Amino acid sequence: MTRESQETIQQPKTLLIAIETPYNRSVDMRSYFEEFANLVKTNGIEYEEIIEVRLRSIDAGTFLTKGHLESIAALCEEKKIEEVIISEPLTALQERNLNKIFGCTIFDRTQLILEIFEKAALSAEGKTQVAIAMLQHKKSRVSGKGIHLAQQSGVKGMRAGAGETAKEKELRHIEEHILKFKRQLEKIQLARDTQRKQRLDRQIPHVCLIGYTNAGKSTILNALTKSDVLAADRPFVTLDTTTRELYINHEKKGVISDTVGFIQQLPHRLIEAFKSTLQELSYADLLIHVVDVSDKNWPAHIKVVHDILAELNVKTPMLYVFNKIDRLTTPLENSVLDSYQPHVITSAQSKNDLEPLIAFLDSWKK
Ligand SMILES: Nc1nc2c(ncn2[C@@H]2O[C@H](COP(=O)(O)OP(=O)(O)OP(=O)(O)O)[C@@H](O)[C@H]2O)c(=O)[nH]1
Ligand SMILES: [Mg+2]
Repeated sequence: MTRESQETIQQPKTLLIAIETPYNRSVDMRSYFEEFANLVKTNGIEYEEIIEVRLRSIDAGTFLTKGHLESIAALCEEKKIEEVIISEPLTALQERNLNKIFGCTIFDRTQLILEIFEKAALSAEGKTQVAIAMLQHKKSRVSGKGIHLAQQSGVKGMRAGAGETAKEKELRHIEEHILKFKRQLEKIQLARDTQRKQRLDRQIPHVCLIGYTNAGKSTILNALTKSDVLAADRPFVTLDTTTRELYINHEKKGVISDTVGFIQQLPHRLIEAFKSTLQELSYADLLIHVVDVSDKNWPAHIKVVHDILAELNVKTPMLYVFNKIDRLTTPLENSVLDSYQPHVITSAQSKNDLEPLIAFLDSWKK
């Protein structure tokens, strides 16, 4: 059952498990857990309780270790929990085992982010990209299903394997849908390829705003181009690329694009699905990497962006924009910022505090 149809019936009693893992590079777990609760809220889910767990190692079969499993199973029973949402991505096996142990539906980080993307996608391209990622996630869950489904199949009296099993049939359906969406996507992307080619032929400089979700990319695009792209205090407001002409001090500099934000543990399938959109970043002449320095985990956020760009093999020159300084109570230390070059320090809230970025772009040449 999708969450959409559950909502129309009644919200299930939901427990959140926020986990500190050995692979997490956040220095401030409080901010990381708040980010998780915010993802849940953005997805329109109200929860009963949030518990925090610290893991020194990850169990391959259940993610959580034995002691935690027992205490959480008891809590689920006591509070009559129907749904558990985990802050981390799970394998199909871990999800299935937790479902059995807790006796609840289990949603992991991947599912949570996919659902937010599904709701936020507006353009045909965005919707198709998200649909492919969701189907691929579903496929991994069906592929992992055991013998039970394999035996449910077909004609009575016929042994599984003689014909197509129910699992094979479901997988085939998913594959067919993925293929259909991929063909649709190719058509949509032809138009973008043509636009890009025209831009390259005419040598129009292209600047792209990139960064962690909620950093202020759309707010900066709006301020620089007097546009009204939606900017709001929640993750993944922007999924579709918006491109505008960029004038600095009345001189046309080129075009500037707003792009989808990144997050820690962004589902790999989403990166895959958005690959052709993100490939645009390789063709750009400058990346404006917006960083929300009012979030204590900003260095980890920069690392997330670097890792994704490296995976996409993007090597475009970058300017760091340390944004939201108006929210800081103590100023940033220069020694820390100096390792990020070139950089400017801004607040997108006032034109005055955006001046360092405007001055950089004014003297910037392709
Ligand atoms: N205080 C303060 N708030 C800011 C600043 N820049 C942006 N914001 C706010 O931060 C929130 C997120 O801004 P967006 O521009 O939507 O962020 P984004 O990077 O486009 O986010 P996604 O598209 O969701 O990835 C909004 O509520 C903005 O008003 C700033 O310099 N200072
Ligand atoms: Mg945005």
